[in-house]
Amino acid sequence: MADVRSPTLPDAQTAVEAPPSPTHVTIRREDYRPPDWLVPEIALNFTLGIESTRVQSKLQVERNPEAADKGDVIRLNGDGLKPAGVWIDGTPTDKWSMDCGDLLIELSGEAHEIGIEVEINPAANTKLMGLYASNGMLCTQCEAQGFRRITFFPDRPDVLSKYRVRMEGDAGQFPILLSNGNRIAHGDSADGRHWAEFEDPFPKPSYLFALVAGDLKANRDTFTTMSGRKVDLAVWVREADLPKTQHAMDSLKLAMAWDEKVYGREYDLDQFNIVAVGDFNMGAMENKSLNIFNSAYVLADQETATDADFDNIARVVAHEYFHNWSGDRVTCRDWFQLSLKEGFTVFRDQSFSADVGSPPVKRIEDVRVLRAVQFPEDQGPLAHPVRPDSYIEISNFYTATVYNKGAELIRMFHTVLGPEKFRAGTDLYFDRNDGKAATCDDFVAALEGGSGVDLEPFKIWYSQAGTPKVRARIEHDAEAKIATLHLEQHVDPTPGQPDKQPMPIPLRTALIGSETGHEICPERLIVLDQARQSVMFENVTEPPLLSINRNFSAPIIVEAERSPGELERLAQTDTDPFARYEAMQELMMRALVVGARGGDMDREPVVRAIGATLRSNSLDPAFKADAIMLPSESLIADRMDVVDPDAIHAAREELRSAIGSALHDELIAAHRSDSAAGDDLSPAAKGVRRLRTVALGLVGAANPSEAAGLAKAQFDRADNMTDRQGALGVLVSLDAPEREAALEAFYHRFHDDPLVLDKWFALQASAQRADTVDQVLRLAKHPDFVMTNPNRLRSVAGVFGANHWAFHSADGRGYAFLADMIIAADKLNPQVAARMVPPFGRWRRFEPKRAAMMRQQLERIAATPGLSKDVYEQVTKSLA
Ligand code: 0A1
Ligand code: ZN
Repeated sequence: MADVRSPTLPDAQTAVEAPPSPTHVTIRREDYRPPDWLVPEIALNFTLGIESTRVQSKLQVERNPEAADKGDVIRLNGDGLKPAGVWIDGTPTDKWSMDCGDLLIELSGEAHEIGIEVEINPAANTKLMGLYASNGMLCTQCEAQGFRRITFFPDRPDVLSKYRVRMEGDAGQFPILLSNGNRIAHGDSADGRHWAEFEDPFPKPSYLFALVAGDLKANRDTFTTMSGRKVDLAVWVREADLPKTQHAMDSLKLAMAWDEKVYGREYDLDQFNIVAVGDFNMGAMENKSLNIFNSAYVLADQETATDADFDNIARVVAHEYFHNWSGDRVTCRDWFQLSLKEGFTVFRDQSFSADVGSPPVKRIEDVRVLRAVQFPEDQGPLAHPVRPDSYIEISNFYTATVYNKGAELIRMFHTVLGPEKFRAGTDLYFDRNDGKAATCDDFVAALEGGSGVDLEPFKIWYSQAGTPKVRARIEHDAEAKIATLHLEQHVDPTPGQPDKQPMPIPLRTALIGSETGHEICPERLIVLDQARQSVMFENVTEPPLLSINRNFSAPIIVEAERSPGELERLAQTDTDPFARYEAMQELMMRALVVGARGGDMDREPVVRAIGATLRSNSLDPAFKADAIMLPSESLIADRMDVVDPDAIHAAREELRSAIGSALHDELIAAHRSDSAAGDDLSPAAKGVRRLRTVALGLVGAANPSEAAGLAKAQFDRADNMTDRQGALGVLVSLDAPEREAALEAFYHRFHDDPLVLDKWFALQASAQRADTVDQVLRLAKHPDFVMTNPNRLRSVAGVFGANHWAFHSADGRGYAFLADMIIAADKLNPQVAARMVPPFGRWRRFEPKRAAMMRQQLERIAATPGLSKDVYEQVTKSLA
């Protein structure tokens, strides 16, 4: 695959794709119609080559009795394909035509065999959708609509087929041949070639098809399922990477056991394969029995992977494995139902990670991601419901709303039903829909059927976009010992939804005594389902502190009337760890918002609360690290009416520096506690490492030269990547000689390891410095920068777009840089390019100068000739 070394000007030779069709059509959920034809069976025959692969297909097609249209044409989707031959029932035919890339074949009668031959060029496939080449191997990505780049087919998730796949290729170049299901035959053919044949007994939609051919080695193991069946497991990588596969394998086995225990779900085939590839658009893909992974979510060892990397590997391995039931056995009827599989599967992987780690810390992290990515989505021009109503390009809807808010929705069902009834519901869901393509309504119906609880009111969470805001105020009648909680909810308009309805909001709520610090009214579940509602608590013997939305029971914004003093008290006494974290965050946020508006920040309560947290003997280090971390600049921006990034940055730095100097000794003590061996991956050891670096960062805000020395020492001493990357992360934002030395040492040591080199790029792109724009411009010209590799592109452009202060640099050069990157990347890989647009989306909220510059860049992108529909959709919606 071609390398593109200039960020702005891709080599014209690499832009191989035909121009997009001029009309970027909007697809609507209400237009869903059952397919006209079904394809119960398909046989595929691949003659493999990096630059030329021949694909012969035989489709057994039959009319769908449920179809409305009984016309005499079958439409088979195609994208960039030309048929080399078409057959009907074994006879060549010319009764076909092309329409917008699709193949239309005249077909009467009830059932036929269609034969098609095409030739494709995997090496020229820079979109990484369909069959493509990566590091000399061939692999596929078919979700959502990549299969139509391999062969003509009704490429929609409600057409389920049994697949039989034969592939043949050079035995030296492709010693390993893999596809879904069981290998039923294999052998050698002439001229050093060999072949293999696979059969997948489970009917599946085309998006779950997978093929891999390459020089791979496996880490093998077995798992015995709850009914005693032995499953062969393999993690396939390049030979040199084998030593980095054990964590993925261990995670897989844990996930398999967890799904049996918690959901009663057993694996259903004799083999389960994971393959790591270096070029991949997303995290990983749940193809039936042949999961294909971005190597970032497979490869790890102490030297090269951080604790966060290890956790992410466990999470993604589990996620893809869980899809075997929530996605593969029960799939989606259409792409509007994407959250059916994704929201549910994210909820499942979150629960798994909580169970194998620390539940409160995991909950805090999940909420942090939701707030950092989904809340802005919900409040900006790209807001859409968990179950969207329309799209131009479905790839743009693999969003935090569909995934993470979707998971919060499932979590609310779990909260309202309780674990037993929820499980009865999911049992019924799997039972009823096994082998079918289902809808979000089918999911809710099964939960209702299994639990006997009416969930109809909750369905609005699927259809209404926007993050609800809940105002809460507590009133105490000391004499009557009664407290009244007054609640009010409101959802701001979102594109296409000007008027909002009240939503059912489950609020775990307790009252804490402000004098004793005890839980004076134990937690209860309040479901707020009116615009306004009041709830009474009895026997309230002392002035109460409101502990609300405990464990983040609903994905909302709470605006509670609580004084800094009350928040400080809650931060020390609340019996719910998440609520304690929240109280700290809210306390800091209040001060920061005042500071960003140019007011005098009340630092004292913040400093006292952080000091008490650091000194606490009962809190674990991971929790401390989360609790003392200041809200990010983008989160502060979300609270401002008019965003001034410089003012936000200055306020945050001022508060960090105040904390760093007032709590110097406590922070140094937290930094120095070194009871975590580099190979110890227990939650406790991870927490110690986390706190070490977070504390160091705060020291650096007050005393840069002291912190630079300590960071360099941590860097030099590190026997693990967490400490090393943490130290470098502190150094990159400082002006100290140690900075250059450490960056250079890091590069020198790891430049041959692509995943670690990504970290080197990302650290610099995330630096909090006045010259970060110059740095990223240089990075984009670095010989190791390649735009064709999504991980590398994201490590510079993606990370930079999330660097609030640098991206919004007042001279507008950050905007110009990211726009250049989007325009250049779009020519190669529209999907990845489109995912870099959202930082521009909220331009209207910025001060006028920046707003104008952001808008100008969006307009410049929109005016680029030959824009993909992926980027077109994101940019035009951002401008609308
Ligand atoms: N279903 C996958 C995500 C995924 C979606 C699209 C892709 O195409 C490039 C790749 C992966 C998951 O949820 O893990
Ligand atoms: Zn998924």
